[in-house]
Amino acid sequence: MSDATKAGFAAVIGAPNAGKSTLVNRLVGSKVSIVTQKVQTTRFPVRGVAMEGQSQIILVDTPGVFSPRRRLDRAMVRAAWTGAEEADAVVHLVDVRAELAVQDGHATGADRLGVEDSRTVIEGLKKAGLHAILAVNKIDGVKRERLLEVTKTLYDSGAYNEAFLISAAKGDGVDHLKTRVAALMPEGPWLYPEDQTADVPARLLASEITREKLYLRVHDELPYAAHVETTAFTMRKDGSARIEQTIFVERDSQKGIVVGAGGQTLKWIGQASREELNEILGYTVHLFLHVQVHETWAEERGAFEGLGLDFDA
Ligand SMILES: Nc1nc2c(ncn2[C@@H]2O[C@H](COP(=O)(O)OP(=O)(O)OP(=O)(O)O)[C@@H](O)[C@H]2O)c(=O)[nH]1
Ligand SMILES: [Mg+2]
Repeated sequence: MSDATKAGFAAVIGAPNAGKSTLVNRLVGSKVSIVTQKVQTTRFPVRGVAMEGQSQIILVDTPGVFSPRRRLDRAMVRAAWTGAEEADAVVHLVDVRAELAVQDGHATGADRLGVEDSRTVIEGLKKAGLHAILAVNKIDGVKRERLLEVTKTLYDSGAYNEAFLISAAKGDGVDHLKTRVAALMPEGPWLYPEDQTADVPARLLASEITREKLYLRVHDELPYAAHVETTAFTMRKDGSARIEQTIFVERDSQKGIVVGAGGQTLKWIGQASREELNEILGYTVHLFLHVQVHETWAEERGAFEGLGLDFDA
């Protein structure tokens, strides 16, 4: 056992909705990446920093890997693979419930797509010559023999050199996985201060938290059409912050949905976002939200560059 410090990158990849952001938050021990019940929540690689003994693990939460259609989709999938290729360890997270739902014939469309996307990841890993850690997620409430059966089938694909059974939401198995990932980090000085947990600029984090609340509130009516930008973030003398944000949507009807009757929906989103930002940032936030229709926001270079995504992917 040496005392040398270690530091490196661990990418978490997988189909949309596999629980990647939940796992990264759990490993880091605080919220660095937003989580919703919708697929394609994470749009750009989010870095969280976890410590395990003398090892620093920089977790890269990636957008889900799926068959891209739009420009934003292509940039998200490319970013996910870049994260994996550049990492010292790759964790492929698979949603066991989707696998079982397909086997048992009661899968939703999202389950079927998730299973297909997991196979795309396996093929991609093999093609890139990467050996990943298989992490079978959402084991809470699933029978052990069924878990083992799914794990064995996936493992036999040859894309992995080890497997873990975890519940990112409940925490089961996550410590074992963390110890293993820490051991894979190369020797070297820490890349972030020991007490830092996230590497996301405050402005971007603020946009993400509002996007999460937006999705939580209007997820059925607003598929992927929204984008949140922080337009002003100023600290006041009393230590509080004034944050202004614009929620961009593609159509007038969507604006109506986000604002809601008598402005109720927007008010709820603003309040939920502000409360969480107060907690995460550790100071009082005054949040001002605007909604704007911008049909082509998803075709503008600026919206991509703000997220560190490649517009031309
Ligand atoms: N039951 C159960 N649900 C989980 C678990 N982990 C994540 N979830 C749920 O799965 C959903 C998706 O979680 P996310 O962490 O946003 O998934 P993701 O892989 O980051 O999704 P994208 O960013 O869209 O690719 C959320 O509703 C989570 O609460 C788990 O261990 N058990
Ligand atoms: Mg995510």
